[in-house]
Amino acid sequence: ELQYPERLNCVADLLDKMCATGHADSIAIRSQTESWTYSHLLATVNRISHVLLEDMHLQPGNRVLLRGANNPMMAASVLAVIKAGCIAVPTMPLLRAKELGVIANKAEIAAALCSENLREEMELAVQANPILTQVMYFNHQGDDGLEALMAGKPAEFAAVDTLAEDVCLISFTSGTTGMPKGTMHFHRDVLAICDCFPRSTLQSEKSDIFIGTPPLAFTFGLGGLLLFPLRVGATAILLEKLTPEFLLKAIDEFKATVCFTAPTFYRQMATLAKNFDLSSLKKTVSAGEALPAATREAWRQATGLVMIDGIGATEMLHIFISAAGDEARAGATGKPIPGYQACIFDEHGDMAAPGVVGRLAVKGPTGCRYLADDRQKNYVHQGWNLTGDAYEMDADGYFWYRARTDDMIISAGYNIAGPEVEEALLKHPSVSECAVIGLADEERGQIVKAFVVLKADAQASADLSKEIQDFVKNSIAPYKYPRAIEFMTSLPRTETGKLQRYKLRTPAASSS
Ligand code: 3UK
Repeated sequence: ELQYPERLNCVADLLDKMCATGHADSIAIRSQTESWTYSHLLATVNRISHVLLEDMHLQPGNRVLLRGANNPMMAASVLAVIKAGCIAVPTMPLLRAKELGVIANKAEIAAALCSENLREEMELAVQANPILTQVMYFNHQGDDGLEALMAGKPAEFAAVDTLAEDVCLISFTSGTTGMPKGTMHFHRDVLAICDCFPRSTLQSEKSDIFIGTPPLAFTFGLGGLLLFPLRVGATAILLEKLTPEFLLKAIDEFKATVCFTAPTFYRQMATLAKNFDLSSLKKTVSAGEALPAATREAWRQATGLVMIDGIGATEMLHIFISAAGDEARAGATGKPIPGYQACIFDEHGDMAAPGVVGRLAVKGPTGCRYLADDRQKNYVHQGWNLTGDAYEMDADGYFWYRARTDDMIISAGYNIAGPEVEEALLKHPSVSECAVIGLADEERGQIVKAFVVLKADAQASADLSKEIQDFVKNSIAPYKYPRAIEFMTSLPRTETGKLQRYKLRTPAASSS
């Protein structure tokens, strides 16, 4: 059982405590150009906290919008906001002024810390949204930016004395459905995720070097690339440039031991892996989307590593079902990580027996608290969080992903899980990426339609389409094969790497 004191500022635990217990001179964060020790990170965070309270006149409890790619100043800014007793609202770098306005108004945000390279869109958001009254720019050379103000501040700052159950973070969901929702998290939630998955599944230690792609604005990245390494005195590598090739190069160069990214990234990395020395890697974590068997296998062949799949959610803050090493079962996401419980609800809301597909329900130290959103009651039932995923539990307590509840396809009376068809498609040698949806059909209710991105050496044609259909028919139950195939040059994805199947369901998407 996790126990935290009633009064708690999570940043004091993550940073001040590490510096005081022998980690001051260890490297906390590295980027392509910088290398910060724990004591340098602490001093930077402290100076930013001073600016927030003394120059920006923020009060504990105020919400602060944060904008930046993964870099040391972005990380320090998030920590400083929390240390000053304020609430961090990190946002995806690619958001436009319109989306920033929605977030600022919904979360009642007046102040922002923004990286200089995102200034243009930030200024548009400020012009259009009077609620945003103060923006401070960092990674900025001029004498009116954050760094200039920090120069006059002391390196010490005592964390604002918050409650373990004060909100310190509002994270917006990445919006696979196109309607981002704010989720609130407490100081104790931040420590709880650090004390669950990294301990039980990753067994991380201070010699670990964490690397990966998820933005710090996505809780997958905030946890994996900042909070988890800090909790054990390890090193976080923050990268701004994100391509599979670049990540491979960075793993090689920084001798990373733990990697976090999404399945599609691993799939692309597997094809290029032979050009790099990846021998430093010990744990590779895939999350954000279901991990196809073909990707798990390609990664194992390329690196010798057994992938650690894990399902997490913004509502739950981080990963709650996973398995590593000998515990992993190919195809299953895993078991609830220690501290969490999970079960399957049937259509009547009762606990389903093993082997029955139903709605995944989870419970643990973290859970959903939507910010001003009436969907709270849809997500939480009697303490159980319903993530919107169709899952099945086997007799040994392993959880097997089937689909997002909305992505189950019903065709001529058959229940078909889109991801299962995607898995089968991905095994075809010409298929690079794919997405499967249910297309309305008069006769069958829905038919299975596949959007396929071909590998560079393959040529779209009616023959290939037929060949792919036959291939699927021969590998899974024939009624599941895609009756329609459309070739695409790319698939719509969120900034977090998730397929936006809802965009493919609307005809406009087909023209791209
Ligand atoms: C899906 C998965 C199958 C699933 C996230 C790790 O993805 C994260 O949060 P989001 O709020 O989305 C949550 C939804 O994504 N999903 C995530 N991981 C898996 N489906 N297998 C997986 N391994 O539908 C879930 O409900 O964007 C992931 C850590 C923190 C996160 N926020």
